[in-house]
Amino acid sequence: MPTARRIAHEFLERRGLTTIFGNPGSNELPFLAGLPDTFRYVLGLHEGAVVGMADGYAQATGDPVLVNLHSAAGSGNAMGALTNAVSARSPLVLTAGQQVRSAIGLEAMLTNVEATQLMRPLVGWAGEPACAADVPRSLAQAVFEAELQRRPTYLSVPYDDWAAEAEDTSVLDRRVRRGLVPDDGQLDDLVREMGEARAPVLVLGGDLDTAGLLDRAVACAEHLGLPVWVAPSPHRLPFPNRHRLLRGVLPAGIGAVSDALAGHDLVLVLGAPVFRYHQHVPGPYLPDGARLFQVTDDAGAAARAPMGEALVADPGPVLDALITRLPARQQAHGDSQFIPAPEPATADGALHPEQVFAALRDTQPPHTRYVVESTSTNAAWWRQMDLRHPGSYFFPASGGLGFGLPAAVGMALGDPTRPVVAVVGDGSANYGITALWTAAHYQVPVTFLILRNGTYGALRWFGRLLGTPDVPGTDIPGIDFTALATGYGVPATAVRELDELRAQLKTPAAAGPRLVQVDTHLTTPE
Ligand code: TZD
Ligand code: CA
Repeated sequence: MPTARRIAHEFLERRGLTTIFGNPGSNELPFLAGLPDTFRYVLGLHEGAVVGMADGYAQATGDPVLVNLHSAAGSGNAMGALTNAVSARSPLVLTAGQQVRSAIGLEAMLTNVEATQLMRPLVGWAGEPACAADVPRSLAQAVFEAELQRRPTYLSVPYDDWAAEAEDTSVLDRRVRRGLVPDDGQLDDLVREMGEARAPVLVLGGDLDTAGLLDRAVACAEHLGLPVWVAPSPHRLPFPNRHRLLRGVLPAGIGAVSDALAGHDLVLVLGAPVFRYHQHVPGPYLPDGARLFQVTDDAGAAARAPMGEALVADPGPVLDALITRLPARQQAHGDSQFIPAPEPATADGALHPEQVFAALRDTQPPHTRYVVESTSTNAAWWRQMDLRHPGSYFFPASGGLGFGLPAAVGMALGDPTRPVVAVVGDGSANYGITALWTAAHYQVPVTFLILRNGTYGALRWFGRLLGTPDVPGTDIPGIDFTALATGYGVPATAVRELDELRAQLKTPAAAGPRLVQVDTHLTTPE
């Protein structure tokens, strides 16, 4: 009879889970032994970076990704990065090695005590097979749960299980699919409400981009001539940011959302939680006279919303129904759909982030993927960038830093056909810094652009907002990212002048990674 290990390897291979992001320890070695040549093991030097890379890979490919962590210690290190993967709804299949079965109760070194509880409540499912014979089925369940729930899962496997013989079982080749198409009555209701509304508005969330619906969202908005907002705190961009129908990204405060939506009587939210607020700005949830409908395939997001009606369904058929069942509205604007960016702001002493972003916009190919983790530069980013293609923008989905550098590496590995630029603050970069080694080691072609303003800029802004301006621990002067990058094997340059920056960014991407550090002027996120 085959071993559990061989069945697992063959199952993973058949399902295309052949890239493994991991950092190994003793408990994991028996699983990794004898991996077929078709597998690619991507070594990360810290588990936060391992999960960030896997998250980027999953977001680039849309498919479940295998992650291998070392017992409780490695899993704990992974947990911060996992919060982002949960909010981005990335189907990561986390596996961790457990001590041998007979030593778990003894709490021998590197036992994962109560392993199934450790990653709760972040994972959608966690398990440890009840016996070695159940390892293959448990692994299949971890993969299916991640796909069905669009949420990370966690499987702990005692390491003596892998050599145990297990019955080869056809249960592993089941097809497990989901289909959340709204019924005709539900579609009719929505279409009628939208048709009868006096001043409807679309609010679109990052899940639309994940589902490949950006172009259909544009088609729908243009067909109906509807104004569009991006839902607060977007982790992906569901609509081209310079499109003339786009009003912007909704502010992430309760009262501020309501102010921004004033005048509308119907708010149709597609592919977003309602809403992912950040700064607490009390106020009414909606402006006077407005009703809200949310369409999301995330049942949790529908259940926890504080207002409005919700339909748990894929937003795609809703977009289609709005296009096919409602008449096209006369377009007021005959000119181009895209509004040019304004002249970038300037500053004394250092480059203004708007100048940096204008340089990116002018020098990088239009289908570039940007992984952004620069928190005080949000407003400057949206003022200058011109992102029109699906899958162009990625931000840490739960706000946990340490996503930027690793996710960019994972994204470039997951989709080598598109250039990847990581735009990361000098604070954020440190949480995932070891991803530079992985980029260098596997020669992953990413441009890391580090914006160095010497401070946790967003926290300074937050400090003023909360009336707590005088807090310690917000400045980080003098970190030399060119030295760090060189130490990890990534060629790096520091620039201060705009011409230098543009020249650097224009040089065609090399086979491997590069880092550009640029000193920037402090701005505020809004
Ligand atoms: N730790 C983690 C893991 N996630 C966080 N979000 C924070 C701390 C708190 N934090 C923010 O929310 S923004 C920020 C911190 C420390 C500053 C990031 O600094 P930066 O960007 O240099 O990357 P800016 O543009 O200077 O704000
Ligand atoms: Ca900073």
